[in-house]
Amino acid sequence: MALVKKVKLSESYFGQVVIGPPGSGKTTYCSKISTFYRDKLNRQVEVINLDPANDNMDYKPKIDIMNLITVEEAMEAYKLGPNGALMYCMEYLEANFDWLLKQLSEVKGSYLVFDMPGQVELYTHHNSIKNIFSLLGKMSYHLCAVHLVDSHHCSDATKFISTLLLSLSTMLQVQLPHVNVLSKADLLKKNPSKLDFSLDFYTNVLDLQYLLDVLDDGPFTKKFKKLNKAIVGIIEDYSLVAFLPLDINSDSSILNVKSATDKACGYIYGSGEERSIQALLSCAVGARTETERYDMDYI
Ligand SMILES: Nc1nc2c(ncn2[C@@H]2O[C@H](COP(=O)(O)OP(=O)(O)O)[C@@H](O)[C@H]2O)c(=O)[nH]1
Ligand SMILES: [Mg+2]
Repeated sequence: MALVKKVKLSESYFGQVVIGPPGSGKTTYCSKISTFYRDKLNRQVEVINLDPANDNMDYKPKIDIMNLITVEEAMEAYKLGPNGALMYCMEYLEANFDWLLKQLSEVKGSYLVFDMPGQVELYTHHNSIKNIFSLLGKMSYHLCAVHLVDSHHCSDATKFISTLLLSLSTMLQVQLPHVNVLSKADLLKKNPSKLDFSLDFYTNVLDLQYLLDVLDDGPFTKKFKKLNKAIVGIIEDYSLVAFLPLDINSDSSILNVKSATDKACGYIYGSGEERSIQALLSCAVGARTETERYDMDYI
């Protein structure tokens, strides 16, 4: 932990931690936004792969957990299954926090995009990821979580309720400023007949009673409906979950999510340069200016 003490508290770093279930589009998102930020916003960006089983990276990670440990190595060494091995890898990363910190010290000035593993229990029960980012937070890393969930869950009321519960418990566990995203929104646009309600209903998460109304009322599903009612009650009581739709192939869609993530982590345009307290206070204005400039040039 000697390195921890050496990091100057006056420096600030920004970025996002991309989480969500397997297949929700995290790696694709990291790849696309890093290219978009770099090429169209002139933002210095580095992607950091913290998924020890990432086999489809089409970006070049600046830091790669697979140089420290892979799921396969953990499975072989400790005779674990893939889930257990993944947990082990995250605990190993936590125990080797200095390794991460040393690598991060080499990408100072860049906006950081962390590509994370998909196992849901890492964000709902397990503490390693929470601990790692909480420690980074204390060291002036201003990070927000971007939680991607596949929009196909909107096509079924019970799936959507479980997605809401997952999003809520992830928000409460991870404890970072949080942006929930419905990924693959292009598929919703292409198949509007698959939805019981308009897209706004799923993104705003307001009156969830309507979801209960479309559930089956038969004698066999009575208890199931009661369970869903209780879950909906919890989600409404917290009133924390809402979503932004994202089509990864649409620039305006990426820009919309970018504005939300910049606000969530307090990012200021010109991240690589010095940051004063005054600039931090005007971060919202800075983020908007960048968006407006982009709007004029490209849309
Ligand atoms: N239609 C559509 N497919 C997407 C989108 N984003 C990701 N995908 C696809 O979803 C699949 C899983 O994506 P991946 O990034 O590997 O997910 P991860 O496991 O969360 O990292 C891939 O086949 C992607 O091409 C999107 O916005 N729209
Ligand atoms: Mg991935």
